[in-house]
Amino acid sequence: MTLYEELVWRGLINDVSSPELIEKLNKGGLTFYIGTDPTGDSMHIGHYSSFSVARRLKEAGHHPILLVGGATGLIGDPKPSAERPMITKETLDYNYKKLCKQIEDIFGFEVVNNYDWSKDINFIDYLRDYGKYFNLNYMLAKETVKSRLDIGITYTEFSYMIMQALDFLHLFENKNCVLQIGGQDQWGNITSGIELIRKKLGKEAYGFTMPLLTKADGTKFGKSEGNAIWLDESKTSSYEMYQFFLNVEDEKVIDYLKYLTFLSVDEIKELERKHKEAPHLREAHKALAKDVIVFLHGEEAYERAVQISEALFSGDIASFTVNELEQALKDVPHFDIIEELPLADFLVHYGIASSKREAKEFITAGSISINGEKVTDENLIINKEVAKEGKLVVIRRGKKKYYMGIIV
Ligand code: 545
Repeated sequence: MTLYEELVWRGLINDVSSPELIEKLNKGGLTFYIGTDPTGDSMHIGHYSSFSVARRLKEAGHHPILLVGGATGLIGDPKPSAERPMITKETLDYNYKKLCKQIEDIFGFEVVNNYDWSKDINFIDYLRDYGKYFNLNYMLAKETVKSRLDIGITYTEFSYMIMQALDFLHLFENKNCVLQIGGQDQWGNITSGIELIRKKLGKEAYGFTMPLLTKADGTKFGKSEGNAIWLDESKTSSYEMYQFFLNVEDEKVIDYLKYLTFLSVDEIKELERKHKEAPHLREAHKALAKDVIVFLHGEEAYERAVQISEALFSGDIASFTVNELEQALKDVPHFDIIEELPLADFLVHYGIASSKREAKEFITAGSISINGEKVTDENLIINKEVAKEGKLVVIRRGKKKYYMGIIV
C-alpha cells in the first residue's frame, strides 16, 4: 500500500487539490504545514486526529511545520453558526503558550507563529499586496462565508481567509512549504492560499483535507456527556479517556482504529476480525484506548487507567489514593458530609436509599461498601474516622452505583 492508499484506507482523505499531489505524497520529501488558532488552551481528540496525520506524513518522509495562529487567532476563523466573540490579547497569549507547549510535548514538530510576519504588514500594503488578489465573488462563494451572509459576518472574520492565504504564501516563499493540510472545514482557507500562490508567484501549491470524525449518527466525535475529551491530562484524565474509548459505538470502533491509531493495517484487520467474532471482549476498543493513551500520556498512565477501571468494576478500591478516587469518580454524585450520621440514616439522608427500611435491606444484603469495604452495621457512624485520609467517603451500592462524600 502506498502512503496515499493507506490514508484513503484509513478514511483520512476528504478533498485533494490536484491529482499531482498523490504521486508527490507517495514520493516523500515535501515540506507541509497544518495550523491551529489558539482559541483554547488545549487541543481535544478532534484536533489530535488532524495533527496525527502530520505525524503519519512525517513517518513517510515529509517535513512537518505546525503553525499556531498568534495573528489569525486575534481575528477568528468564521464558523458557520455565528460570529466569534473577540478574544482578548491576554487570553490569546495564555492559550498560545499552553498550546505551543502541548504541541511540542506531544508531536515535537517545528512550530511557527503567523504573528511574526503578519505584525509588520501595514494596512495599505495588505490591501495592495494581498487583498488585490481576492475577488469578492470568490470570497463570498466560500462555504463558511456563504452560510453566514444571512445571519451576518463582520469585515474582520470575512478577511480571515486572506490572512491564512498569506501564511501559506509566506511559508511557500520562505520554507519551501508546498502543501497545507487540515480538517475538511479548512478547505476554503487552504484553496485561498493555493490561489494566492498561483496568482502571485505563478507556482503550484497543494492541499488536502481530512474528514472530521463523526459518531454513527453523524454528530461530532469527541465529546462524552457534553464534555470534550481534552489532550491535557489535567482536563481529561487518562481514566476518563479510557472510559470514553471503551464506550465508543461498536459500529464505529474499527473506523476510529484506522483514523486515530498507528496500529498497522494488518493489526487493524486482525482486530476487526476479533471484534466481529466476540464484540463483548472489547479487544478493538482496548487497542484503540491503548494506542492513543500510551502515545499521549505514556504506558503507566494507561496501565493505571485500566487498573482504576477494573477496580471500580470489582469494587476493590481500598488501594486508591484520594487523588485517584477523585479522578475516577469525577462524574458520580458528590455531596458534603457535614453532620455525623449512623449508616442507615446516612443512606437515606443522601438519597442512596429511598427509606430507612430500604437502607436496612441494602445493608443486610451486603450491597453497601464504604471505601471498598463491605459494611453490615447499620449503626456505623459515618465520620472522618471511616473516611479515606479523613476526607473521602466513597459509597458503593450494588455492582455499579458510586457516590462520593466529602467530610467538610
Ligand atoms: C490558521 C492559520 C493558518 C493555517 C491554519 C490556521 C488555523 C485554522 C483553524 N484550524 C482549527 C483550529 O481549531 C481550534 C484549535 C483550538 C486548540 O481554525 N484556520 O484552530 C482546527 N485545526 C485542526 C484541523 C481542524 C480545524 O486546528 O485543521 O479541522 C480541526 O480538526 O478546525 O495559516
